[in-house]
Amino acid sequence: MAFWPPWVVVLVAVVGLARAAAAAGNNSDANMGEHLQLGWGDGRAKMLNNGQLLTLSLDKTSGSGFQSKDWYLFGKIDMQIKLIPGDSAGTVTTYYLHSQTDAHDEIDFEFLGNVSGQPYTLHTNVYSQGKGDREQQFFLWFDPAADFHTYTILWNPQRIIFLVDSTPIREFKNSESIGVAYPKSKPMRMYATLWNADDWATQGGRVKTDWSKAPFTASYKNYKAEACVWSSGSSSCTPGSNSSNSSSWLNQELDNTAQERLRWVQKNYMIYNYCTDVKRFPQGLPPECTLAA
Ligand SMILES: *[C@@H]1O[C@H](CO)[C@@H](O)[C@H](O)[C@H]1NC(C)=O
Ligand SMILES: *[C@@H]1O[C@H](CO)[C@@H](O)[C@H](O)[C@H]1NC(C)=O
Ligand SMILES: *[C@@H]1O[C@H](CO)[C@@H](O)[C@H](O)[C@H]1NC(C)=O
Ligand SMILES: CC(=O)N[C@H]1CO[C@H](CO)[C@@H](O)[C@@H]1O
Repeated sequence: MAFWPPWVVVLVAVVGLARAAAAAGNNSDANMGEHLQLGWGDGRAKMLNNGQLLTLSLDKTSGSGFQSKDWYLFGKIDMQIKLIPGDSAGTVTTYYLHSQTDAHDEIDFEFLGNVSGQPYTLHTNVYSQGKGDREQQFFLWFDPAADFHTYTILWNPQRIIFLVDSTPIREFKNSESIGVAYPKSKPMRMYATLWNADDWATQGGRVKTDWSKAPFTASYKNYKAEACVWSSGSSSCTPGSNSSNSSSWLNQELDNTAQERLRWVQKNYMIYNYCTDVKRFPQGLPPECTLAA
């Protein structure tokens, strides 16, 4: 944590204690095996402690992944993740939704590793009808490898909100009214993966993975999906998704306090925003950027 000023370290410690106390009562999935299944990686993805913990590992031969059993059409999906500690240069740890179709939809959290003592980059993106190029990147206000933190994808018909420990870091609004496709008709599945991308991930690809540190391991727990589950052509939603109830995730929007927190993150921790990259879009910024307040 060498790069954080001391007051941040103290703040992180205090918040950590408060969270440990709060974790006494929780409504997460104790047994993730009910909702998740191991994907690829030839034994490198592991479900441990009766489904209370999932680990992914990466070595020179292969990475690994797991996925949800269900397909969702809208949802509020929470996962607690503890990233690879120490030297994670060249690694990418992900947690995302993907439709697995042509002209696919996708909502991404990707954590780009770094050398020891240097911060992870949290990379986010949204694809609709196969079109992405909507990256926003952040540093975090804590060390994401020191402990578990909750990463949430809230996806409803009006907006997609990315949250970290309940703090919104990004909002992608439905901008169909100005001709921007929005993910709303293709069910998506949750995937989590760990793989190597040292050709681009860390400091633009200049820093390579140090394989003498392998295997690299990331941990996941307390998966929770409040969602509309898609099955043979129709979807059924978890209780609490009553669309005429303003406290439902299906209607959720950012209230004033949440918008203030979003601005705080964007002002202090955002390191890349496609909506301000005028060099990249000489023909003009993408239309949804004009709606981003
Ligand atoms: C790694 O650390 C360097 C130096 O602090 C920083 O510029 C970079 O954005 C960090 N993240 C990645 C993924 O390279
Ligand atoms: C609205 O939704 C919330 C959260 O899902 C639930 O706790 C509450 O009982 C609902 N209220 C009504 C009036 O349906
Ligand atoms: C949905 O919520 C509204 C108000 O919050 C309530 O009046 C209505 O009965 C609820 N509908 C269902 C199906 O729960
Ligand atoms: C982090 C935490 O406290 N998790 C608990 C959530 O509740 C389940 C079921 O009661 C426990 O098994 C977990 O340990």
